[in-house]
Amino acid sequence: MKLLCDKSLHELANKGVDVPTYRSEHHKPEIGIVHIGPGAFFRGHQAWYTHQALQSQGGDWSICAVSMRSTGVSDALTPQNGLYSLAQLDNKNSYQVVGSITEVLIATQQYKAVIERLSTSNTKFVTLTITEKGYCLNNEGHLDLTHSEIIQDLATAKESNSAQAITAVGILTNALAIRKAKGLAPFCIVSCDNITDNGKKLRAAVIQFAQAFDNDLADWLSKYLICPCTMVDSITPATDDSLRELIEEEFSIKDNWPIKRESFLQWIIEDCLPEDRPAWEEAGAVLTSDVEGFENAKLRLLNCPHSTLAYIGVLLGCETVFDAMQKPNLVAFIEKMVDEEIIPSFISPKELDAKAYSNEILERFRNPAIRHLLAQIAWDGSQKLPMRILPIIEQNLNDKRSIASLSGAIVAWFLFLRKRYIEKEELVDPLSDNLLKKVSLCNNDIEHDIQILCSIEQVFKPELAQNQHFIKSLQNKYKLMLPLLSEGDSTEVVFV
Ligand code: CS2
Repeated sequence: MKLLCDKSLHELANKGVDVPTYRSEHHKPEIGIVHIGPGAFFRGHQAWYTHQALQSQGGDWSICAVSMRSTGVSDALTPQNGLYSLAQLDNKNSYQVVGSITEVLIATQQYKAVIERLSTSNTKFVTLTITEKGYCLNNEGHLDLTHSEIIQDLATAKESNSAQAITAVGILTNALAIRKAKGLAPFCIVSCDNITDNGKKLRAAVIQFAQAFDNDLADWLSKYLICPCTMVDSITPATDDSLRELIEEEFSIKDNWPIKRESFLQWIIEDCLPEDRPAWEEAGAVLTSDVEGFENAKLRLLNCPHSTLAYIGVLLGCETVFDAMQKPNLVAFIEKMVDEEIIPSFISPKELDAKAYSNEILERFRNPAIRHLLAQIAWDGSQKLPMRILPIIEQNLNDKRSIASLSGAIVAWFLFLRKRYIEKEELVDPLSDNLLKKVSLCNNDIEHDIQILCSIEQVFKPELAQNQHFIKSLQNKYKLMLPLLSEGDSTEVVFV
């Protein structure tokens, strides 16, 4: 079967497939955007918005996608000239070929090419989806200067700014130093990860990194670097072979790495973007000054329940979000947590009815066409919980509001860690060694085990870890939920 590439676009168009009209075998728009972390979410979201903007308004906004280490995306997409197919799976499925990516590089192997791409005048934007851990922040949200990779990058940066950096913050700062030396303005950096105040935190991290070896650079960045905050949303499970087969059936063409997602899509961007930019708004992106309200709503009403469903669902033996949503007592637990503890904890943007928004999210979780593995959502709990759950607990403790259900979510994560340890299954988390060492000490004594949980200092700030009300609430839930570890779904009263 033929492989998807520029040569096949004409044939696909003749078959009525929705293909890019702004590129061909002989012509492609200039690269104006570099994206770091070209995973499935990026390809279903920002790359799609840019594709739509190129389809409707054109411009030199094609994307150079940069993988930090893995060769997977480059191996898959380079033979396809960066093209890939997108399946929107919902009540009615739809398919299209996305063409906004025209180059794929690997930072560890093609470092010089990456830095050159980042320091050309054509490159005006850098977008990122590098997951929470990729920012190397501490649990205060500042650049973690004790992080081994940041220490290494600072050491090489002090030697010379062309020395190879291994972190995104290091690579960006080195490229910005070269732009300054060349008399070029900084590129605008758009963080697209599920982190509160993502743009602000990234901007501060880059300036803090620069301060460590070049104060002039840090001053220049403080004056000119723009990093809008964003809220990004679309449920995009990992690609599997059934999707590859589906695309071959649909297009009669082979795609090494197609993408699938739900039809729901949202991109809220702080309205401080440079004028000269892709027409993302034409594709539905929203520019606003109140990103924080939307961020809070999404992280608290989608990502918090998602993580909770993931940990309790895995303990109940469920595989996907859809499966977990078939458990009435688990759904009741989520709805109670939303109504009593989450919605009262933040101020919704005036345009958003929090309860209606939450109901819509639970409906999206019930989409049978989206096989979203709970195990994938369960990754990196030590990085996700401080963004999705702990801020709500801190707020509710402050406001003397219930934290009972949210404590249940934290306990479920702890039991999930214990299950991974007991069953010797891989724990995907940057702190996995430390976490497994902690849970190896558990002995089912409530007070003893909860003490171990609260001693995970990279996750729990000291003031929270010592909060007696929080500890008591965790102990109550642990007592109720501990049977899940040995009996899985056979028990009744576990979570409510
Ligand atoms: C999920 C998110 O894997 C996870 O942690 O909660 O990827 C979620 O699907 C997206 O944020 C939805 O926009």
